[in-house]
Amino acid sequence: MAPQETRLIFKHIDEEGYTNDIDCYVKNGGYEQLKKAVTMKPEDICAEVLTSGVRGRGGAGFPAGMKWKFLDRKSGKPIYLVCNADESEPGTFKDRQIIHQDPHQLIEGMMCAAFAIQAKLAFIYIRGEFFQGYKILERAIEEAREKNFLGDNILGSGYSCDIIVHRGAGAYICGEETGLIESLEGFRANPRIKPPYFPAALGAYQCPTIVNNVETLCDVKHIIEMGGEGFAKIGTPGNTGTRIWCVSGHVQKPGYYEFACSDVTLGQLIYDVCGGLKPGRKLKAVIPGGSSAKILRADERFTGKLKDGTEFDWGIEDIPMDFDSLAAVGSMSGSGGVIVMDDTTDMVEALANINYFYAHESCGQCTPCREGVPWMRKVTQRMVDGEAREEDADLLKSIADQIAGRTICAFGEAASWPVQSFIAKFKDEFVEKAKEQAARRKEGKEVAKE
Ligand code: L3W
Ligand code: SF4
Repeated sequence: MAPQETRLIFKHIDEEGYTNDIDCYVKNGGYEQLKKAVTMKPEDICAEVLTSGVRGRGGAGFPAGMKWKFLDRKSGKPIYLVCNADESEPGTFKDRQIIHQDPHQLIEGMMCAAFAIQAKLAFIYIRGEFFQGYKILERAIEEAREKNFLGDNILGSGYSCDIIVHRGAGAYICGEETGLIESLEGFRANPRIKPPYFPAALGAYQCPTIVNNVETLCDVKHIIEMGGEGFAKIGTPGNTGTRIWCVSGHVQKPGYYEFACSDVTLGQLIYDVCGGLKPGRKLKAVIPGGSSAKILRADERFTGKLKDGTEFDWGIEDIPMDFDSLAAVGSMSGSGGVIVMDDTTDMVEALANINYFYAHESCGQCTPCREGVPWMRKVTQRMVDGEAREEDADLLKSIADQIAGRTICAFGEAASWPVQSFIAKFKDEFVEKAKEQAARRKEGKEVAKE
C-alpha cells in the first residue's frame, strides 16, 4: 500500500473549489492563528518555534528557532523579516504552488513570524519569472490589509507591520540570502561574506533581518496552531514537521507530495507514490534535494551511523526521506527537489546540463567560481560535442575540488557537488565516452551528437 501523505502546508493545494481569495481562506479557518498570535507574548512564539525544531526548507535545513534566537535585538535598529520566494533551484517547484493557490497561508505565517520577532517591515522577495505569483500576492496583501490582518494596529493589538513584494530579475543567486538582501537594497546581487554578514545581525540596510523560505514561514502558522511540542510530534526528532517533495524526471507521476519527515522512503516515493518508472526501465540514479545535492547511484549500499548513533545499511530505496538520513548517505534534502533518472540517462549530458545552469548563474565575484564553473561547463560541453579528452573526468574533479570551500557563498559548493559526485559515481561513463570519441576521431569518423 502506498504510504499516506500528511498534508499540512498543502492541505488545500489542488482541492476542488478552493480559491486563493481571502473569503475562501477565512472560511477554512484562515487567520485564526494570527488572531491567537497577537494575544501571545512575542518571545513565547519564538520559544514555540524553537521547541518545534522546524528546520529551514530552503536548502540548508538550519533550525528556524535558532536563527530567530541569533537576532540582534539590542542594536536599537529596526528588525526586518524577509520571505525568500526566489525559488530557482532546478527540480524545486513547491513555493510557487503555495503562492499561486494559497497565498494567504504564507501571509498569515509571515505576520505571525513578523509579530514574534517584532519586525518593523516584512518583504517577500519573489523570483522575477513568477509574474503571476507576484500579481496574486499583491492582490492577497491588499485583501489582508483591508481586513486589518496587516498594516497599522493589526487586529487592535497595537502592533503594526506591512508587507512589500519585491520582484527579482531572473537570477538564481538572488536566492542566496545575502545576495537577496543586496538586490532588495537595489544593488547587484553579490553575496556578502558570512560572518560578519549573517542577516540576523547585519541584514537588510545593515539592520537585523530574518530570512526564511516560503514553506518555513507557512510552518510558523501551524506551529502556533498545534504548539511547538505538537509540531515536533510530526516526523522524528531532529526532522520535525512535513516536507514537500517535488518529484521530477523519469517517473510516471511527477508532482509534489507532502509527507511527515521520515514517513516515506525514497523507494516508496518513486514506486508507490509516483507510479514507478516507465515499463522496462531501471532506476539509474537520483538527485534527492535539487540540482545542488550530490547524486546517489541506484546500486550503491549506504552504511554508517545516524546522528543518534543508529547504524544503517541501506540500498537507495530504503533511505528515509528526511534531513539527517539524506545527509548521512552523503547528499542532502536541500529544497526538496527529487530528480529521478532511469537507465536511458546519459550522465555526461545530464552533468553538462547542470553545469550550463551554474555557469550562467555565477555572480562572478570570486575567481574560483567565476573562472572554474564556466570551465567545467566547457569541459562537459566538449564531451557532449564529441570532443572529449581522456583526462576530462580527472580535470572536472580537479576543477570542482578547487572551487568548493574557496568562495564567498555556498554557490561554489552547489556548482561543485554535482561534478564531484557524478565523477565519483559514474567516472566509468565519462572515461568510456572519452575513449570512444578519441577512437572515432582517430579513425577520422565524425562523432555525431546523439
Ligand atoms: C546567524 C550564525 N545566522 C547560520 C543562518 C544563515 C542562513 C541559515 C543557513 O544556504 C543552501 C544550500 C543549498 N549566526 C549562523 C546563522 N546561520 N549560522 O542559517 O546557513 P548556511 O550557511 O548553512 O546555508 P545558506 O548559505 O543559507 C545554502 C541551497 O541553499 N541552495 C539553493 C536553494 C534554493 C532554493 C529554492 O529554489 N527554493 O531554496 C543553493 O546553494 O541547498 O545547502 O540563514 O544566515 N552563526
Ligand atoms: Fe558569486 Fe560564485 Fe562567489 Fe557565490 S561563489 S559569491 S556566486 S562568484
